[in-house]
Amino acid sequence: MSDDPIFALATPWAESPVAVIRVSGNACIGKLEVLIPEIQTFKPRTLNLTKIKSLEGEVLDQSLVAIFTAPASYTGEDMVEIFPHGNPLIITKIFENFRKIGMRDAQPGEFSKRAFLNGKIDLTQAEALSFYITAKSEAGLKLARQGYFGSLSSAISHLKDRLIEVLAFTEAHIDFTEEDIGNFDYDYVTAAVETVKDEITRMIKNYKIAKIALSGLRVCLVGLPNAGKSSILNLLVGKERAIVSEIPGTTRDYLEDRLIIDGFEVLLYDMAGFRETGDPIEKKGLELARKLLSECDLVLLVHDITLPLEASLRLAADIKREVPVWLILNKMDLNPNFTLPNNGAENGLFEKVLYICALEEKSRNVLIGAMREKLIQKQDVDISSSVINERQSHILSEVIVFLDRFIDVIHKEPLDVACDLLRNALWKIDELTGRTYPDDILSKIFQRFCIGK
Ligand SMILES: Nc1nc2c(ncn2[C@@H]2O[C@H](COP(=O)(O)OP(=O)(O)OP(=O)(O)O)[C@@H](O)[C@H]2O)c(=O)[nH]1
Ligand SMILES: [Mg+2]
Repeated sequence: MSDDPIFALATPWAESPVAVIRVSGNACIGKLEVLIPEIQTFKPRTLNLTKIKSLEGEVLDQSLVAIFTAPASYTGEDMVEIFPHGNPLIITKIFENFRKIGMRDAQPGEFSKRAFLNGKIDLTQAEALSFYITAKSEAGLKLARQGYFGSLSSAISHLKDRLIEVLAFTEAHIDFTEEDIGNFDYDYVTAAVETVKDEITRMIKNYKIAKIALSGLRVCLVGLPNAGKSSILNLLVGKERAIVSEIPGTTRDYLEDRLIIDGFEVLLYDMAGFRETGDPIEKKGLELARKLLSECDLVLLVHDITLPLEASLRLAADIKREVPVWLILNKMDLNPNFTLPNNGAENGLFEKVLYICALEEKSRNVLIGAMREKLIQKQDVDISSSVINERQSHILSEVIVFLDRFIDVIHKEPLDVACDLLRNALWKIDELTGRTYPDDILSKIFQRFCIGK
């Protein structure tokens, strides 16, 4: 049953002055009457101070309770919100009694899933909601808020309208004779589809930036053994986080720590130095390092300037090119006059070259200053109505494929072939908002939510 009464704690399981319990489902208000005797007398959407009892009649708590009647609630079903005192023992007791009267614990994301199924929010809003709670920067919060309050949905619906116009216009000409079709306005049709394509491209392009705003900037420290990666991690986080030693191969597992720069979260990963190794543990560490590298947003390639640059350059060439790489020339204290012939940028491998000494506090400012610059650039880009996750980005790139094919065939093939491509594009767009959706996708999306959402 998809509307059976469910319940969950919407606040963390911890001692607090007040907690919030959510209940949703068919006839849940009536069901609760045995535990909250006065509940049927409450006016919807008002707060009522009342007693919560056990089935045996013992008073478990006195708290505020609000009822919402379908469809005017978050899930679109009958709902009850209870604000008990936030002692986990009280909540546990209340929940025991909820189970006894035939209600069950909600699964992660189940409230939002019901809101979606009842047409209260679309999929892009549901997805934005989970970021709204977890966004790691002001920019991310703003983006998630816009998404949740429907700005991506309305941008999408605007694009859809444009494509529907083109489809209607083109369909209207399908049955025309050769002569009439001479009047078919190819320019209008192509230009309209191009505009939609440009807008979608922008939405996808900004995804990379949106991702940083929502999830933080992930930075990998990479280099040969002993280059000073762990020393840099320690310098950045301002504590002895990683073991540093003059023995190459000190770090084998990877370490993660974080710092906040201008409200943006920066996640730092220190990892094993790259080298050929027979040590199975180090090998495993390098495997993990490669995986992290493929997922990060920025690579700091640390080079010990007392050693030849070639080996580090080979490593740089080896790293996936989509990720910007900064060359960090470390141990400058050992040769303060060291410079790269052409500042190292001429080969196009590096976005930036920085000269530092990981043992000196002032190098911290050099590194943080450079990252701050990068983050500020990101903040300036308009990411409103950007897509916010891989699913959305992937769907939109599929839409673009259909639109490209449309532009390609419109002059060459009968109009109904072009119309089919447009219909496919529209169908894909509906997957974004969830108007068309495969069931397995739905459960995947909502499973990522935490319980109570
Ligand atoms: N003189 C000098 N020594 C440094 C500097 N940075 C790091 N070192 C030293 O270099 C050695 C290696 O430093 P680590 O930070 O452990 O190097 P790593 O890249 O993490 O090494 P692995 O974990 O083995 O891959 C240590 O003895 C550090 O004290 C620096 O800027 N100047
Ligand atoms: Mg190390």
